[in-house]
Amino acid sequence: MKKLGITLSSFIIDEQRKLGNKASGQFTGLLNDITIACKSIANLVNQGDLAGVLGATKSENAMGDVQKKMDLIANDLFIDALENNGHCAGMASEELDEILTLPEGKPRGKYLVTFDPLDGSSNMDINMDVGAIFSVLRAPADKENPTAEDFAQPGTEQVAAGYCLYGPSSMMVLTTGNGVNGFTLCSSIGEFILTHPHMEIPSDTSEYAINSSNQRFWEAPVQKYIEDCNQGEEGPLGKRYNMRWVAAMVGEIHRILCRGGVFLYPIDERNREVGGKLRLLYEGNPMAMIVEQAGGAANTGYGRIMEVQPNGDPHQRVPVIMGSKNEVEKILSYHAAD
Ligand code: AFP
Repeated sequence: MKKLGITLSSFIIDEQRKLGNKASGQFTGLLNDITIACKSIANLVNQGDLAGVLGATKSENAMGDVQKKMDLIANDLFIDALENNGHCAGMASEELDEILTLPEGKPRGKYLVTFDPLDGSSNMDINMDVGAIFSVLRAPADKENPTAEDFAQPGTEQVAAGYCLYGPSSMMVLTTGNGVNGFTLCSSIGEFILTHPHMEIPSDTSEYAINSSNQRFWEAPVQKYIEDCNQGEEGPLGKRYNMRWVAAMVGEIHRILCRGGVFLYPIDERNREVGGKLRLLYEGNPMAMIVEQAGGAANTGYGRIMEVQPNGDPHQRVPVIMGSKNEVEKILSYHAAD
């Protein structure tokens, strides 16, 4: 008989056991809450138009992006899973203008959660990869309700980070600061099963991901690096590069975890003042933790992403260069030479 394997629930309980009596079980409960939200979203994403979840709404989020129906549904599912069980004290989401504290009477937990409930949602209507990204921080012990300042913790303070990719199969990829493990959702039993233990990013690569339609706006070091990649064997990098663009960071980072590569969303002329395009608290930091835990590197071009001091805006933006360690270092040498 084929063995069931290690489920995400039993993996998380085992991690808790390793902490002995230091663990109260809240963290285990919190990860289970997030898992339930992701399973519910996976179910709807898989059904697509049959579940009536395609298309846009008339509303915009704090960044001015038109919200897709599924953005709002996924956001509600995360909130619902996190606000009822006493593991979470507050949330910050791409789809909420301000941080969210718990309604009166709900039990407060020890953790703050930031999330992008449906990353790459413009892929929803064309049946391509989308995902959820989340980061777990400690809540202040001395307050009933956290404030935006309590979320302003650098990425190095994250307790856990993960993403759920809704692709041909749904996968949860998780780090609690002790390596990275990937779990595939078995739809017949409704459980994530450990299929990708100890994920490691190859240090070298010849594959990059960047939205080339922004090329004329990029800063000079990125322009030069991509120009050199595109010269192939004849250029200064001496090898032929391949390019990919999923338009969902979850898809890009998953590919990089599986076979290496670099993903860039650099500062460009249009977003210099706001600091970039991607968001620090629920895109840059959690993905940086996962990438570093898998042996890769994650930098802004000017320093480690996880060392950026947040400014208190839950939607703060950050430039992103992450993936295979040696290639990220190569890109940083272009910055250093600029
Ligand atoms: P959406 O969630 O609004 O689709 O944005 C996705 C994203 O934040 C990130 O996941 C992608 O890498 C990036 O934006 C894609 O941006 P463009 O293709 O528009 O440059």
